[in-house]
Amino acid sequence: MPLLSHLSALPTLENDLALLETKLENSVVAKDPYLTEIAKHLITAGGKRVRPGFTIASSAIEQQDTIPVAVDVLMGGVAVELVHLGSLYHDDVMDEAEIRRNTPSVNAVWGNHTAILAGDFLLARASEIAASLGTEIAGLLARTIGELCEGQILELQSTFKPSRTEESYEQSIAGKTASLLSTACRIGGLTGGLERDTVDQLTDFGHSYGMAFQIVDDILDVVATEDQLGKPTGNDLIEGVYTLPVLLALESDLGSQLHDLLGKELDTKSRDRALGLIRSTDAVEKAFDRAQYWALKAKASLESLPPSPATNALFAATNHLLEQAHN
Ligand code: GRG
Repeated sequence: MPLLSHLSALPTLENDLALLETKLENSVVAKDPYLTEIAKHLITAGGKRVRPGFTIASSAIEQQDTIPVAVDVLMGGVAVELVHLGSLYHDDVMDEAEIRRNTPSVNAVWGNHTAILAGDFLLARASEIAASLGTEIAGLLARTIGELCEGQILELQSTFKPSRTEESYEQSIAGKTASLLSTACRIGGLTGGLERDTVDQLTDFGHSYGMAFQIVDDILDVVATEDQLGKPTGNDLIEGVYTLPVLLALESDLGSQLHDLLGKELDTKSRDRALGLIRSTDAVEKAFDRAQYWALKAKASLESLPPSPATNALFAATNHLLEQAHN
């Protein structure tokens, strides 16, 4: 899905993202063309650029006229996307994923060792760019990388555990997903030279949006088709990651039947049975209510910001997220 369907209310975004794309590709050029090729692999494979899109939109929320954003804003967006990319390289190694962005994953093409080092290289380039934007942004991005790791470690601790709690789930997605969306918006506010209060509101917006974003992603894993997802439906179940719809289904009348299937590796038949059980409860609807709760919180954070094309775009992006889960 193209990013513009998220932030289409911002007329300058397409041009700003085109400029960002060149800077993103240039940012991963290494001495060795072999490393450059590996570091560029997922950049050229696509991706929605949600995080840099949010950096750009956040920086522009006080502008009524359509002017391109400053270079520092674009570089902030590049740093954020590089952290996202680095986390995808590492995540695909951990999951032994074969496909990412509808293309063979880095680990599938070059192996785990190279994928981990190339991911480290992306994080290094992100850190270098963040340092060039000042100590506050450098510290913020470093803290965010730590939060991604904390969220992911928490998730690992509860794999194949049907006893995983909703609190633990929320803590994990706050780290692995919401922290970077929040930081994307904060960096937009900081590089856009906005007042502290405004920067804090954008940070809160990004956090709440990120929580809704991950819950929607987790709902889609249970309800969307393989074609829509670009990976097998119920992939999280197969990996033993029991997300919100699964945890809510475990609390339902069919919970004990579902419980009997979980806690171990699933063959295709058991996965389909587990998916069938989850879908026949109200767990997806309840998970959607939770996504809606976070989306409302996200929009509440935008309410006191000045109305502008960028603020409208952030509102529209939040509404669009919920539509995705409801269709
Ligand atoms: C090395 C920074 C670092 C982290 C290590 C592996 C790990 C810890 C964290 C993984 C975090 C992770 C992959 C979270 C999932 C976030 C998510 C919903 C990704 C999909 O984002 P989209 O939909 O993807 O924006 P595109 O491809 O469009 O960019």
